[in-house]
Amino acid sequence: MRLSQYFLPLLKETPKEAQIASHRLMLRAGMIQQSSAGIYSWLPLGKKVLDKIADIVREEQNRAGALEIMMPTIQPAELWQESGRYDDYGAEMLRIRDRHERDMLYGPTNEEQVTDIFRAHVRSYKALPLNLYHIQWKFRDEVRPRFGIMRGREFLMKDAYSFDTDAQGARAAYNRMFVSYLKTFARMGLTAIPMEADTGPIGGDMSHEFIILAETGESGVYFHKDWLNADLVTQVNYDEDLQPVIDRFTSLYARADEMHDPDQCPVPADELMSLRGIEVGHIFYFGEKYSAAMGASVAGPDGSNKPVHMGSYGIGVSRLVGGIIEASHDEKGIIWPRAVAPFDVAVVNLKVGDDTCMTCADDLYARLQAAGADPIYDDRDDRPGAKLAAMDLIGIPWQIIIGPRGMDNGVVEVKNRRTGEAVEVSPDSALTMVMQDAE
Ligand code: 5CA
Repeated sequence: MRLSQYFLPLLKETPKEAQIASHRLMLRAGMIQQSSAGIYSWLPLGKKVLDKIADIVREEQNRAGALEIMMPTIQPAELWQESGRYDDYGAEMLRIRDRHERDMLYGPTNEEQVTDIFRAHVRSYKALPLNLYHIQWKFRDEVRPRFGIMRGREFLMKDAYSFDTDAQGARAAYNRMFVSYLKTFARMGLTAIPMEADTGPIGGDMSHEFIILAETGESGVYFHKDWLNADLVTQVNYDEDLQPVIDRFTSLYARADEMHDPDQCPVPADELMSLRGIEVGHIFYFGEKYSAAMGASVAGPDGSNKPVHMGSYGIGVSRLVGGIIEASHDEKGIIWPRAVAPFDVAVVNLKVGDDTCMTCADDLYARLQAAGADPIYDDRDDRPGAKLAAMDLIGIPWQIIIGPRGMDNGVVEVKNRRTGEAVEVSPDSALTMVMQDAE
């Protein structure tokens, strides 16, 4: 992408309304624009990161055996009256009346909708296990939307729903999602800590929140320090019995501040950590809560009908954009982990009028594209300092900087955004360095 043809409305001033780094940086980097409280437009750079995150989530859901569907944002009130949640959900639910005076709502979550799909089609245990998910916009009329897209009113969520014949099957489905969440967050360069949690308005008797660590996080968490230094999941595959794996993880202990009891804590004091974090995922097992109320039953091998056991599994896809920034930034701007970076590499031509610089930059840009990278090319005529600051702000993992002084010696500068290390090398070596990191 040539920057001269892109839409990247960077802000020079630090926006006053933004209290935390990710919100400030997303506004300054031209990723989002507020429409009304807790509701945002996603501009090209922001949309690209959002899609990359959604793609990783989608791939890992598919690997874990979940099937993608798409349910509507607007749901009929009847479904929620059937489950009994229409009144319970309260003021957080945006209620809408259509032209025929029918009560509708903008979905805050989809347990009822998916149960309705299930009961219309599935009659036998033979169709199970089944796990259906979608990636869709939700609306919750939060009392205090804040921190930009982190606590929005409209937000993008991946929500999966599992259906099993019994509690044991449901536990296996829960375990698969548990493991897939750890894999998903690890791919984004995040350490996610699964913490025993309250079930809240979703209901049920087993639940874990997945917390990524950040000072500005809204959740306090106590946990065993091994969560920080171990690559705990990449080796786990779905064919093995996951229960021992889950038991090993959960023995590492993680509790919310409110649920931590120092007298009961199994972790020795010198191995216990207490930090703040952001909830990026939440999984629930709630058994027959919705299936019994809404008549979602299947016939078992003996012919008798029983309500299915369900769980639901959420990931805050839009919240993750902010969460990753909270976990990975410095005073100059965002530092994207490669897997979610909007572009792999920035080609920065410091002197646009200079023929040698121009030829070298054009050539590198073309070769990076041909090699399968996704470069952003700053071909604008601007001050070198402003150009470099812009690339630092938007957090591209590598910068290849081309200037007249280097060109006299046949070299360009390759800078790593995370480490700040810069080396002068030939254009060929620059290409190799950047492409090797992609592998
Ligand atoms: N139906 C269940 C799981 S599918 C559910 O709705 N769970 S939830 O309420 O915990 O939400 C799932 C995830 O959505 C949360 O872990 C969080 O990452 C994200 N989320 C929830 N509320 C907001 C919000 N107001 N703004 C941004 N993300 C949110």
